[in-house]
Amino acid sequence: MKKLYLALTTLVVLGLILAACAQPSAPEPSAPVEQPPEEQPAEPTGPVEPAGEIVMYNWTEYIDPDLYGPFEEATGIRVIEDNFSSNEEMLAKLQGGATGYALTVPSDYTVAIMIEEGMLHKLDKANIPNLANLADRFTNVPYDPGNEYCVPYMWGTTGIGYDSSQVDEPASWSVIFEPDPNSILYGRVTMLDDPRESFAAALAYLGFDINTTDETQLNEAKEALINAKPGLAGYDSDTFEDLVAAGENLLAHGWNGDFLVAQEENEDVAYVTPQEGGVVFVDNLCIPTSATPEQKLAAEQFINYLLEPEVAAQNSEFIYYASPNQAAEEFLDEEFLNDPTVYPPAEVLDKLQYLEPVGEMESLYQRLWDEVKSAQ
Ligand code: N2P
Repeated sequence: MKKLYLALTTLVVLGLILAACAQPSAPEPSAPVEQPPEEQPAEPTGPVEPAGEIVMYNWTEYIDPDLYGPFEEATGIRVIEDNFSSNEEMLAKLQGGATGYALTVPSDYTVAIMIEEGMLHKLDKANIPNLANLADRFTNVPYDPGNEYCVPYMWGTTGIGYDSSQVDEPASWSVIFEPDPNSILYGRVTMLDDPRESFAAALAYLGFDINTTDETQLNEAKEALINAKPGLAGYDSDTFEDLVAAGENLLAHGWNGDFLVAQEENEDVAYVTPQEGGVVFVDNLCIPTSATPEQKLAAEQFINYLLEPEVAAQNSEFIYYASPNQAAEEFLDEEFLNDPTVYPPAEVLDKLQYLEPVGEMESLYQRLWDEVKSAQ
């Protein structure tokens, strides 16, 4: 790592020296000199103006679309959305050189990866005064101490959602990893299309650390995932909750907020954290380095807007995820604040863990996941 930073610093310093050499040296103030005719178009001067349109690269159904209009009316900035289904999909796209995104929404461990790879702009906090609205415990998160790069957006958990009119509360991940051809569940279950999440479920089921880098354990988890496949309708990170609400599937590995939104459509949808544990996550608003200064400024203004207490509350209640925004609390319904699926009690939180970056083992996770996906 140090070597990489050193190499990067050297490059930056070299760049600065080269840039300085390229500048015509300033004329001595004492001797009047004739100005040379302008050959180069002048560099833009003065303060940066925010871009008139920005693209937010977000998880599916992870913002209240009604929030765009008032922001555009107030600032003239139009926000449009493009969606991803996993951190790894988003990361691969940006690493592949995709540009045009002013904002993206990585989870905790992916923020750490993106900072290390130099993929994120530092925030200009002067443009985000509403940062002060964050609850204290979200202002010094381990993957981004001091919110230098990102602003916590929502937090949630990963567990199992199910149709409680047809299925008993599943206590264990075994309901997925021990498929029974005689059960009504068989073929009506989905798992997240997400390497770290699906491995975390398998590792938790086997009693291993969800961030393991032990190859033997990872291979065992791969076998467990392959063993589960005959009982699955498929891998799905975008519509898993709707398929349970519609009665097409009976059970799904997925994120709490999505199931809670589906509950509005079908009150039999329920959610549980299996006894072996699961994932807790914080998703964050971050600006990719490919964003231009104009896009970055517009993105910072949008982040600041999303941090307004009433806006944050409206957004949380719409997507049903817990807000890291302390000031939003007084605008949240009692019912929302008292929902143990949104704000898990201590005994549930104790069973949950954050995913962490696994360094060079990232590629092993990916390879094993590809093997799971392609297994018959
Ligand atoms: C929303 C996805 C939740 C984000 N559909 C999981 N990190």
